[in-house]
Amino acid sequence: MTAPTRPATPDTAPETEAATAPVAAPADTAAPTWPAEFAERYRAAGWWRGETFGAVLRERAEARPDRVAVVDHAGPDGARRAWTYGELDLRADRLAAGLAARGIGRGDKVVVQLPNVAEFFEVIFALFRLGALPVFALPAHRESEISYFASFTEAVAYVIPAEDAGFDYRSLATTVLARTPSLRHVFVVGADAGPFEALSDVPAEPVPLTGPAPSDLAFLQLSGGSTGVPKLIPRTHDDYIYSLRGSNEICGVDETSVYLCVLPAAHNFPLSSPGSLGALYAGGRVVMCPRPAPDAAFPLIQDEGVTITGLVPPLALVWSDAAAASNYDLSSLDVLLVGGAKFGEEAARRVKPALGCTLQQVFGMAEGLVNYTRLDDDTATIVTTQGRPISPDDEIRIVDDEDRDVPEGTTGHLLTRGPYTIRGYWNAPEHNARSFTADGFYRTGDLVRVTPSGHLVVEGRAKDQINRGGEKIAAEEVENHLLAHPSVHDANVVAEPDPYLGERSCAYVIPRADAPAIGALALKRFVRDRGLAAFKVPDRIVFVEAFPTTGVGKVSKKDLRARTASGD
Ligand code: OOB
Repeated sequence: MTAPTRPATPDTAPETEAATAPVAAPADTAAPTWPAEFAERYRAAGWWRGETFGAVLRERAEARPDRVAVVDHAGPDGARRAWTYGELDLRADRLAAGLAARGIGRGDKVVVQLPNVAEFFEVIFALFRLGALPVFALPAHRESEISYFASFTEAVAYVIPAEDAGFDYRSLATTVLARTPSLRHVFVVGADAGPFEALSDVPAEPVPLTGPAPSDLAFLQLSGGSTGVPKLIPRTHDDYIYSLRGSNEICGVDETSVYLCVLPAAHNFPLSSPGSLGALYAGGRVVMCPRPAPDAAFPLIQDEGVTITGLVPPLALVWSDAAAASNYDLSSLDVLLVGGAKFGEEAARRVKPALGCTLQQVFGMAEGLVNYTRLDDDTATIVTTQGRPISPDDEIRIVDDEDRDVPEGTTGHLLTRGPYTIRGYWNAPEHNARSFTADGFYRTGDLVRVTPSGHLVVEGRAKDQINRGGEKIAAEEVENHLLAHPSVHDANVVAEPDPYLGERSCAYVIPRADAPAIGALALKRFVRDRGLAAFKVPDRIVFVEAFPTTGVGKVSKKDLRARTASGD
């Protein structure tokens, strides 16, 4: 891994203390990487081909400059914009030059929090070319999450929309900027940048750049997490591009494909499974969908000839229902990927009759491993399993609580290691000691069994996480926010069944006897006001006098979960 070096500050940079006396960015050597013998094996097998994102875009642009790469409807008054490969390539070069002129370079971290607009690609490809690392945030993240990402990574810049879905990101940026000493720039996509710089003012004449090496980090992705603070996932050009190539082959993505990006673009699923980057890698087209509702997506499918998209299970259900009553022509859609959370068999069976396309279940994780059902799998396999790994070099172990392999077909903890699964989180040695085995297997926290055909069936979860329709909530993170209230003595957050989302969150709270009582609504508002993403605010809060305990006196979340299921 290349140690980051900050380029000399050019004359145009603002005269701030940070610009003239830069603090060394945290060492990326803190990102554990593959041992040499594994890296050699993955290269020899042809998985890692020495490509970088910047170079891939250049190649596609040189080969077919006039092919459309990205479409959105984020022009003035919602006008359609279609950027060709040539244009995206030039935009990335020009933005990279402007960012370089502002002192942003190799190894620098840039928090990117954008909705589904074409600039998302302009920004990330500019950063890829510089060897600067996007830190992918979701549009739902607020002050608590963004401040943490920015300060933990010592980010130098933050890219936001002016507004989206009724939320003003400029005011969020003002707070984050005040709390984050390393942050020197906020760039705003959209008409009114407020006190910050408009992204459209940044581009400059392209300059020659020494791009990153294929084995360098490309970006930091967010983990769903099960701990108090989210962990960051360091992905390299080599490993991520392999996952795209593998995914494209399995999902039939080629230059004729049109991928509709429905879920938030930065999430690993719509980004790479096979996602928008898979479509761009293949020379296909990406259409950005601003909202996941059928009334936004169906006209785009019809008008843009969308062939493939990816959804979380609750959306797949909504789309299946809406398709019956819809007059839009959805016949171009060949493949619908569904994943992020368990897709029930009955719901899975509805997809083909309702939407007229092939369902592919996908069970993946931002840490790496992605499993797909195959396009030619029989119906029973497609609707009852979560697929099998991309790579022949994905190693799967199913173990018991003591890391012993369980008998074939038995449910156990899924451990995995392979050419696109990280060997450790970024800058987190303590987490890493717990989340990885000594020989480099990632402990996914998922409870899985393997069918005789090698397909995985997700049976449950051992990690302390709520999967709210694909959105992951680390129980501990929310518990910490609840505990910050003076009237809360103790708090435990668990999943409870929800007919639409699969799971939603329920907080059990013991109030403090010597403090004024607080109601559930006020406590929810308190958590939200602490700047937590809305999807993490507990759906239900139940006040209790004590928690059930296990034999050794620990709080039994299992018993709490059982209580929610019984409607308590
Ligand atoms: C995807 O990535 P993350 O990082 O948000 O979440 C990973 C976790 C998995 O460990 C598992 O607990 C759960 O999400 N999950 C599923 C699932 N797909 C993901 N659980 C049951 N069934 C499924 N099909 O969620 C993600 C990344 C790439 C592709 C697809 C999903």
